[in-house]
Amino acid sequence: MALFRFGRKEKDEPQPEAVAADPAADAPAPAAANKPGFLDRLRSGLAKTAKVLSTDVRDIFKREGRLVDEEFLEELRAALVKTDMGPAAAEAIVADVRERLRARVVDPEVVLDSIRTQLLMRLKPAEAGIATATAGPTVILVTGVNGSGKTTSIAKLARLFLREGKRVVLGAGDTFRAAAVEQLAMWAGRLGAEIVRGEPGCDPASVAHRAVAKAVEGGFDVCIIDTAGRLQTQANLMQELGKIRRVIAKQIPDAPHETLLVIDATAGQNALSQAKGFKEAAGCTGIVLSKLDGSARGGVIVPVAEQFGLPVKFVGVGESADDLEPFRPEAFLAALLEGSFSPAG
Ligand SMILES: Nc1nc2c(ncn2[C@@H]2O[C@H](COP(=O)(O)OP(=O)(O)O)[C@@H](O)[C@H]2O)c(=O)[nH]1
Ligand SMILES: [Mg+2]
Repeated sequence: MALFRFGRKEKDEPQPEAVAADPAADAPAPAAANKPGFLDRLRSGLAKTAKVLSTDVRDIFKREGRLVDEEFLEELRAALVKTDMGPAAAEAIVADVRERLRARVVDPEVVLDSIRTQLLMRLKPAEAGIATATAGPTVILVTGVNGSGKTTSIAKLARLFLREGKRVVLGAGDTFRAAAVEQLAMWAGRLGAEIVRGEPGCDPASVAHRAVAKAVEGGFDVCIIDTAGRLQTQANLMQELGKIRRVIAKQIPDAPHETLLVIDATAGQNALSQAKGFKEAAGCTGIVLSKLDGSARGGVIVPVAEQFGLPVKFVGVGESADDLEPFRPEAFLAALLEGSFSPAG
């Protein structure tokens, strides 16, 4: 297997494939020329968490500068905990500020620097490219609880690969609901990806099998397989994921190259039990943290990444196909800590 990183160049320029035949197709996409750049999308996606983190932390200072005493440290801890970054990270930041700055009058930027340094240390190990096949198609299995954003994230992932000039086939492995197949088919049509679908209610492993077969025979670069939502506590459904993985591995020995777990950033502490359960029972290899734009608790990325050693591969910051970013801790923290930010348009 190899690691693949999506190009780091800005992708602001109008994208030919973004100009769909039906102009309303990619709603709510604005005119391509007005599309915000990568950091802007990340910033506006993280605005709610950023508000808690940098605005609330700045608010603790009231005036210019403030004495770092225990009362201050308590207020700081409370602001940090509100982002769901977890007690360990919050405590480490408070301890760092206490050790270095106690009894001094400091301004907000010094404390924000400590937050940035501490969080970067914790998030850096969670950065990883996506594992790809060295030869033949890369197979990505996408899992998670109901409504976490699996199907939408698959569309976004497909767009990233298509932009890299790769050929993509999707497997509609959520055979549980007919609407789920239609949703994926609609995305495939919009994006220009192929799709393999089965009869409603059929065995998802058979759809996965056919999708991988099509990828191999058709010389596709990437095969992304959708699955029905399930809870980490539903043993039979978790075993079903095991079966899908085995069927895929019979066709391509080191596949699936990634089994991604899509976690909704608004899930709060439940995100932690999902990460644990899916890693153990479904062999998940990485996380897509979706819906960061709807959450003030994007800090949950810290304990999720730290406690389970699961790299965060992508973050979802909106409902359109462009709203997925490879996770880069530096950019993520810049978007979080840059201070008051009003997303433009
Ligand atoms: N705001 C926002 N909404 C999202 C994001 N990802 C998915 N959604 C929405 O969440 C809902 C459920 O998504 P879906 O992909 O169908 O979830 P699935 O059941 O896991 O396949 C849909 O309305 C999506 O548009 C995201 O990053 N941000
Ligand atoms: Mg779905």
